[in-house]
Amino acid sequence: MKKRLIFLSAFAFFMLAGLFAKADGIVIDGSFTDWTAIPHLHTNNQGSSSRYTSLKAFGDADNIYFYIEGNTEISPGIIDFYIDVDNNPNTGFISDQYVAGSGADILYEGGLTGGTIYNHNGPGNGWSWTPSATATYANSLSFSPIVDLSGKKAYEFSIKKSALGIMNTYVNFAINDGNQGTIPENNLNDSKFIRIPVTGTLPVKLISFNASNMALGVKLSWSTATEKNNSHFDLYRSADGSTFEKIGTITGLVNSNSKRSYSYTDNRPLPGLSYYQLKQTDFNGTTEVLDIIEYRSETKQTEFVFYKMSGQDLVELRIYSDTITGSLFQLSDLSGKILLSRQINLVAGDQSMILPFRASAGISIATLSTPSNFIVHKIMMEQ
Ligand SMILES: [Ca+2]
Ligand SMILES: [Ca+2]
Repeated sequence: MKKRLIFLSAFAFFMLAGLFAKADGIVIDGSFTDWTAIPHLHTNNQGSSSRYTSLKAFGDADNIYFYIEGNTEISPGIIDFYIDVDNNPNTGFISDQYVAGSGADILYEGGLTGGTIYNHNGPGNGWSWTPSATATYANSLSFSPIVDLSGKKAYEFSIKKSALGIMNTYVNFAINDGNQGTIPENNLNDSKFIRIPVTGTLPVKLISFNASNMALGVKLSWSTATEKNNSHFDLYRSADGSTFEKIGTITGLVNSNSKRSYSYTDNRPLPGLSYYQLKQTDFNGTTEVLDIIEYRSETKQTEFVFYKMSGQDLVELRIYSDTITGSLFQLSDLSGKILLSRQINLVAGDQSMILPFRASAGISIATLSTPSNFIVHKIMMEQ
């Protein structure tokens, strides 16, 4: 009976140890649930010409972990992965062939079951690599097998930080799997390549970032699994996915070890396709882009957005109308006094107008009436 109790206790201990290992970090085991809360650091835009599609990475005290995802054709042969350990593209391998401009100081060349770790020596434009005297596949690397997921394949691996030498806050990384695919995209002449934080716990582990259509505006929602030293989030909007305009800031929770949810409403959404970016800044001033999402406005019925233009005695009125019609726009205070009134001939679709108006701080009521619609919004004016 006593023996049985000891066995059960030991079993419970190992179960708990396993649970905590899962919760706290990455385990190289071919199961990828441990990566759920970690955002994709890079997604290839290369389309079908690359079999690799995206990369996640995570650093803890001892290792840097990588998660590589690709289409169903990935079947790694000879893999080269390059690490710019000192986060300096002017040291190490600079130019010769892919990955030109990386400044890689370390190269791993091999497969999932064996290979060699090299240090770069010689001129930056030379393919000159010397096998590491101390870091080997056996003592520094750990790979999972390739795992079939639905419609894609993935594998994970880790490299010991001790194999890399002295690092800064970030390393830069690229991978070239023979002709199977590259991350980042082939011929991407960007000296930074993929920047991977290596100082331990990520400031913020993002679970999700979504945009949803509301009657007035777009609701941006996100949640975090953990936050460390997190000062704030910034939200950006873009019409083209490359030039982003800041639309708002939300204070972070500083430190959190449980799921936290946030939201922000963009009251000036763009018609059609737009992009939203979520950035995070920690108290050291380090900024990370956590995610970028696409959003397509779903406005189908007459709606309007009204807001004061920052620092000016001007207001902007944006209207989407489902038809050509006459309309009356009015702004009134809470006592019913009309502050602004305009008759507007609406065209079908989007339209906007800027009106001179000296707004006083507080709540106003804005209405838009047409023969078939009467829309009311409460407006909070800022001075
Ligand atoms: Ca795993
Ligand atoms: Ca370097």
